[in-house]
Amino acid sequence: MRNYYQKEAETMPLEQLRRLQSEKLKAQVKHVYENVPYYKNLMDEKGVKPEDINCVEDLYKLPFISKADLRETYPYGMLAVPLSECVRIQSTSGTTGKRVIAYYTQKDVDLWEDCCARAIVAAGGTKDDVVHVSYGYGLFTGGAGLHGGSHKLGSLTLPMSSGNTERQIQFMMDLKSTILCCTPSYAAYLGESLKERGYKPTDNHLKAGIFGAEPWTEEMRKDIESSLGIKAYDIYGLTETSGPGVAFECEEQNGMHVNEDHFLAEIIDPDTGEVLPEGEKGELVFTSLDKEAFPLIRYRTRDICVLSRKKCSCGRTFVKMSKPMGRSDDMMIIKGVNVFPSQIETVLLNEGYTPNYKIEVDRVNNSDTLDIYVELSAEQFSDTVSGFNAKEKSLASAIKTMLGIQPVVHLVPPKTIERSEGKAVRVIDKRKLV
Ligand code: DLL
Repeated sequence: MRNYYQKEAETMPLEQLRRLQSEKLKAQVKHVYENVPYYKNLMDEKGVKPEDINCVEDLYKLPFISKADLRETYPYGMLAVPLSECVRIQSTSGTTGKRVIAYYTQKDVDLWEDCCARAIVAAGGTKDDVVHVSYGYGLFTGGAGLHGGSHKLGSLTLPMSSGNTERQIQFMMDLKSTILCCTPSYAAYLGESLKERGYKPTDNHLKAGIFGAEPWTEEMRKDIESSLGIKAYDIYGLTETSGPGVAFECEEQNGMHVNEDHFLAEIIDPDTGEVLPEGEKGELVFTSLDKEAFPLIRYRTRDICVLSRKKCSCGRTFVKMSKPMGRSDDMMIIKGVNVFPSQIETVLLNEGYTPNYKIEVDRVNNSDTLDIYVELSAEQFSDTVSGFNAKEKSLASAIKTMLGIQPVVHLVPPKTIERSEGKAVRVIDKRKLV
């Protein structure tokens, strides 16, 4: 028997879904035009009125917004309801500038938690599960989102938050956690920590994990699945759209269904803004259809991915987004070549190395340098010096084949690369570029 949290919505025939989206879009555009002067100005500048938007096909007429707009209107400029109607805020980590604040009415929180409950059910969750939430709690949306989704489902929710790995493992074992929710880098670390303590993958009670908030590769998925003895599912979202749960993976594990009854997804050419046809790679853009307090119209996420409407065996009709291939602003240009950290991770894991690595980019004598520090496992560390040199060379050549540029690889002893409890920071760019 197939399981859905909200079957009617999740399996809605496309035509019916389009009608629903069109109705909601009309109302959402009217809502922002009437209640957010910033949106009204943008629409007026583009010469578009709410009456011009009658169905999803009219979406292209609307202006885009980006993080810069949200920063400009910080803190209350995008609020579309009286502040007294809001019951919550969440916020981005602010690592790339001023924080973005998202507001929620009670209905907004409810819909967000429903989206997360759909993700948990798609990963095989039921009310009988013990959902171990190791995403950070607080302003970050990871903890609050999965926690709320788990409650909605009626599962036993462990509000672990991030960090304190010793306690995570103790609770996981004693309370027999069955579903783990955290960043993929922390899941890999938990797998490694369990092994160090002498546990086999079959010793824990976990059956599934719901991992997201940062890019991770298929190789990383295999690594986590084998170290924890689970199925690892991807989940995507961003603070601006409410948080995790905008899209989630089902049993096919090959892309994430976008909750299209609540969000419209488009792919655009990041340079021209032109809408691209299904199947083409570009920047993901979201329009919220139900959000009351902090609605988003054509929000440019900077995440690069592909959308697909290929029929899914799980029965869900929602479009699938591929794993983001990195953010357009995460992309490094090294010696003129576009490099995504995920390309390097793919090679490392394919070549049998650990997912613990650091990428350092610098500019020496006007030329870019790329150094990759890769941690060895305890078994790999027992080699001879000449053995290490040969391995460094062979790994550097595999990475060169992938990227087209020559890195310097440094194999480093076990436990020398700092582990992350939340989103991993893997790139250090020391270049001072003007
Ligand atoms: O990371 C929300 C979240 C929490 C998603 C827990 C999934 C699980 P922000 O901190 O605002 O929100 O960061 C959003 O993180 O634009 C992507 O670049 C990246 N990201 C999120 N999920 C994934 C994923 C949360 N599954 C930014 N794969 C987004 C790759 C992801 N990148």
